[in-house]
Parts: sequence; C-alpha cells; structure tokens
Amino acid sequence: MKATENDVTPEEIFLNRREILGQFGLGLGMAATLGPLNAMATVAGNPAKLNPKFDPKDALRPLTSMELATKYNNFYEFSLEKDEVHKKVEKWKLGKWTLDIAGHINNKKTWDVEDLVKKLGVEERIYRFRCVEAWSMVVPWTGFPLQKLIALVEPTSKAKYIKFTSFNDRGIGTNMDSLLGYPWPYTEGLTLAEANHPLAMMVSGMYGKPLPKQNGAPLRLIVPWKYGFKSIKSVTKIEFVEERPIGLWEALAPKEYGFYANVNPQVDHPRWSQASERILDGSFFPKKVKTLMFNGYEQDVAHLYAGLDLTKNY
Ligand SMILES: Nc1nc2c(c(=O)[nH]1)N[C@H]1C(S)=C(S)[C@@H](COP(=O)(O)O)O[C@H]1N2
Ligand SMILES: [Mo]
Repeated sequence: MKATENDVTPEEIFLNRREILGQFGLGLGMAATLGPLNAMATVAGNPAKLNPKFDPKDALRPLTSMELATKYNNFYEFSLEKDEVHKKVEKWKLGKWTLDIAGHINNKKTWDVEDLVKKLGVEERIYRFRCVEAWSMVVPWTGFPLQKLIALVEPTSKAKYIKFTSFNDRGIGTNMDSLLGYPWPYTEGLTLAEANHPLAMMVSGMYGKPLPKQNGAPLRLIVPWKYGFKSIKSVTKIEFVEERPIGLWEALAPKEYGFYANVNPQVDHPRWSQASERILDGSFFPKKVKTLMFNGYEQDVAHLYAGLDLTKNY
C-alpha cells in the first residue's frame, strides 16, 4: 500500500518523516505506509528470504481501530477496569508538562515536553503491541526514537541504564490511593543499549493525533519487543543511572514481571501461557494467534540478548 496525499491528516503536516517500521521491523525496508485505518499494513521486501523459518503471514495483522485502542486501556493510576480509564481521565486538565532529564549526562535540563517534541521532531510507526495479559493490538504511533533524546543529552560513561518515572500526583491519578502497597509512582527501566535501539521510541501521538490522556499523554515510552507494562505512560522524569532500576511491577511481583520482559512465547507467565495471544478486534472472541519471539522483532533485537538463555524468564 502506498501513502497518498489523501492519507495525510492535518496533524501530520508537521511530521518531518513518515515511516512505518512496525510490522516486520527494521530489516525489511521502509516501503510500508499507513493506509486506511482498518486495512492490512503491508511491507515491501521478502521476510521469508531473510528468515526461512519466519512465516510473514504470522506478522501481518490488521491495524486496531482507534476506538478500541483508546477505550481499552491499562492505566492503574486511574482504574483497574480497562473500559473505565478513558472516562476517569476526563477531569485531568493536561496543561504544560515538564520532563526532567537527569543523572549521568552532560546536558541536564527540565524540558517543556512540547519544546522537546518540537526539537526532536516526530515520525510515524506501526507497531504490534503485546500485553503480558496475552492480548495484542497494532497501533500507529507518532513520536521520536529514544536514541535521538540520548544523543541530545550526552550520557557519560557512568550511565548504564535509564529509569523512567510517571507522575506521582493523586490529583491526577485518582485511583492511586486505593491501590495500597503499590510503590507509586509507576517506574520502568531499560539498559542503555536497549534504549538506544532504533525501534524504542518516545510517543506523543497515535493515529495521527495528539496522544490521548488514557494512552499516556503527553509523552510515553513504546518498546515494541517487550510486554506492554514496560511502555510507561505520562513520563515526568528520565534518569541515566548506574544501577539497574526496579520498576513498579518488578517490585510488586518479580517472578511474574521481570526486568527484561521481552515478549517470549517459550516462557509462560507463572499463571498463564504466553504461547499465544488474542488480537483484539472489539468482538467477543478475538482471533487467537501464535505469539512471535520478541513480538516479531527478533531479527532486529535478538543481538541485544546474545548472552541470555531465552528459554528462561528474566
Ligand atoms: N504509568 C503507567 N504506565 C503504564 C501502565 C500503567 O498502569 N501506568 N500500564 C502498562 C500496561 S500493563 C500496558 S499493557 C500499557 C497499555 O497501554 P495502552 O492503554 O495505551 O494500550 O501501558 C503500560 N504503561
Ligand atoms: Mo499490560
């Protein structure tokens, strides 16, 4: 499918680059483009040639509707009910939002998120998005590669990991106090090498529009080869640290939610299988499909984990 002028919405006029790396990842060329929202996302190139064991049909999936992706959310600061989150965020007045970038870097600064997004520019990418709860979507995100931010702030040799922190404001997250024992705020972490991978991005929009509050406005992380809980929403602080950060979910249940949390069909969650997933389509029984290693981005990211035994959980 080729993008035509008709596909371009007003929000995209300021996009300086429009490329879709999602469905098959980086190795397969840049020809894929966003078509009508319910169309199959297609790519150029021949994945089977690059990886004989890989059936391209397994990775080719329809785009999730915007309606579904913005009304079925995990955002515990607001609600545990996925279909309640979009209602519970209504009272949140999203004004000026600052992002503190700190730690072992040369260019520490508290940014106005709008200025940062303007400075680094945005591009669009369609990625599969797979929750640890065994459901998935396919979402067109807009944002900038995290590696651009890393280059901007210039980490020193002491920086080994990046720690991300969400807001810690009960006036915003009206459900935070009801979750006793949760070590708020929501935090997550990546190794510097993971964060520097070109697929990792900071997202400020979806479906060509500004990011809705329920999806983590104004700026969130998206790491498409990892379970969704790694993709922290509404980030207020990014710290370059020496020690491996322990995220909220790892702190709560380390045997269930590890640090790496790479999508891996061979390693079951202690309470359910990860071998397959339901691709959400709004129906009562969405189609069940095999889960792909690294969520289908194996060729792009496997080298990051060269020393790890992928039959084990991390
Ligand atoms: N701050 C924060 N970030 C979060 C969560 C959360 O509860 N709070 N949930 C995570 C989980 S489990 C998933 S699956 C995704 C859901 O993102 P979506 O609602 O945009 O699909 O966000 C992740 N990021
Ligand atoms: Mo999730």
